[in-house]
Amino acid sequence: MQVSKSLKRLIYWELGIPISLLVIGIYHGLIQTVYRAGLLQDVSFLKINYYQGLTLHGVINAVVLTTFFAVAFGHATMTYFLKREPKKNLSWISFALMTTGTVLAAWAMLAGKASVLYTFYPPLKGHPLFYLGAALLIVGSWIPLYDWAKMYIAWKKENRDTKTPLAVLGTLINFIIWFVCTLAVAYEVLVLLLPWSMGLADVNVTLARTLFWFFGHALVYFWLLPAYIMFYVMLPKLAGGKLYSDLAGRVALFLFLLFSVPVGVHHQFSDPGIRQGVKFFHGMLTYAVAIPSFITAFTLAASLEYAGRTRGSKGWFGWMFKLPYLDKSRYLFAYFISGLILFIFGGLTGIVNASYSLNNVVHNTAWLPGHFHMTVAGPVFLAIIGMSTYLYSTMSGKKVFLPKINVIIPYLWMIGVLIFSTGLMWGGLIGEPRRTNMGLTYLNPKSNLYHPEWIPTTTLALLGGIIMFIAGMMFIVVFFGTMIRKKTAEGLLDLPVSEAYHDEKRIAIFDRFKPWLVAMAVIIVIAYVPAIIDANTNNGSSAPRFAPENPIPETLTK
Ligand code: HAS
Repeated sequence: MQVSKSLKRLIYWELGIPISLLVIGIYHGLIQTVYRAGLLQDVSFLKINYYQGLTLHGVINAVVLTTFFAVAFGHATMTYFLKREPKKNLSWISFALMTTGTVLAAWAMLAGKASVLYTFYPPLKGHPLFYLGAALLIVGSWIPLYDWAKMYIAWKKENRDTKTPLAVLGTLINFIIWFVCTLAVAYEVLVLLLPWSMGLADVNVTLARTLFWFFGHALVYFWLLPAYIMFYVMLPKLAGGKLYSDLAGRVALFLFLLFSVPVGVHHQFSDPGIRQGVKFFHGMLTYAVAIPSFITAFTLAASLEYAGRTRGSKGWFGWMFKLPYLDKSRYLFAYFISGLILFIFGGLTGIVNASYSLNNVVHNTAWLPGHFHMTVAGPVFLAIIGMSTYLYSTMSGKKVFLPKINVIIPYLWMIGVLIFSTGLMWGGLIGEPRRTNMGLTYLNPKSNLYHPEWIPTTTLALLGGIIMFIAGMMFIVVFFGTMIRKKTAEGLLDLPVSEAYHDEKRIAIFDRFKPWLVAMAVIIVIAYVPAIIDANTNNGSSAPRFAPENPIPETLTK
């Protein structure tokens, strides 16, 4: 479909800015593995401190890239399926706010004034402009929801009995989850963190953490849902088959609406300020939020099996060998399948985290980054970079630069992540901590904290990190190489759309938002009122102090 120049330009900027920053983000990922393997035994490298680099890595890759991409992809899907464009002025205002927010936060991080990690909750304290930047990025990303909702209502009036396109449903659900969960972090930033960072007030650490995690776990589904939209809507077609069940996709999306938010306390199982019953309830709801992913796993596997059988496969598993893994013209398939393979392990490790007693073993160990690199750096990252190349190349009418390299990038990345995460998880199981400059202590033979049993685990993570870095840089070359090519075709917004194998007839409840929104609100109130009461009562002021260079509390080292 032909779209306006303004929309094209907007989408190019929304992809181009975070992908340029990604060079810094990926570089700091590599440097992390070098510190942790003990090859760097210093507080900083090239004048960037360990925690400063880790903050840049997390904020750029997990917050800036994902938010800009979700907005850009939302514009593309809403325009394509509703056949109308978002309002020009609103979209550019949203872009300007997000970009200003990113510049402010980037300045604070690069100046070394906000080494507060991507979770930015206290007691780590950042410069007020970092928090203001985060708030602007969030507020900017709210604006499109308002506009898309109006586009959807207008479309619905003309198409009362037509099922809402799956991609539209997914985009709206995703941004509703985003709007609800960011209310808590906006409150945390504006009411608790900003006055505290300006020296005007004290802060309740437990409350700030609880508000952050109200946002923080829903955030991971905000990252995931654009990828799920691609898997349901595009993957079966790319594989040469059909989506096994359209209704399964709708059920999964609405379940995310119900359960994405009221699970945040599973990040606080070890917080003493929150009572057991609240933790149990959030733990149970965490199992519930895994259900839509199980539905997705079976639906996609059935869709891929159908594609393989259509291409002549035999036997139970023959379909796996008949898929277009290395087809340059359908390179998105390679990005999606690599992400899905990683997500099998990312999902299973998530279930381990959710299990209260097992969580005691893995919490705050290297296991955790092992888990989340197979989720956010798995299906999410691969879908983002594959779709960014795809959107740019089709909308600009430019051929992809180095197409053979482009199709192997996701496999190389997948191998890198598998090795990297294995190293981290193995290390985590034998006590290796996360977020620690181990080159200074545990991996430094001169330190009395030296732990040689973590040499193989950190070396494995280093090897995986190097492979990921190479794949990441190959993507940067392909993306910007495509940008500087000459246009060879008419630039169109054209998304691959799968037919459904079971195209179930419209069921009203799966085409209406109101009942689900009410249910969502009720579950959130039940899950979070007691948690907030607990956090208000127990402010965590008696927790021991740590210094950045030492993983042992100050009281024990004096
Ligand atoms: Fe998680 C911590 C539990 C999913 C990200 N998670 C994190 C953190 C991040 C993160 C970033 O309960 C760290 C936060 C921090 O900095 O402290 N997580 C879960 C559970 C799920 C889950 C139960 N996480 C995600 C996703 C993420 C993500 C998705 C990012 C996008 N996570 C936790 C818990 C913690 C946690 C605790 C806190 C731990 C602690 O102590 O701090 C579930 O949603 C997972 C369900 C997924 C599945 C997998 C389905 C598989 C599919 C692939 C099918 C493959 C096919 C291909 C079809 C059940 C869909 C077949 C074809 C072939 C050819 C083979």
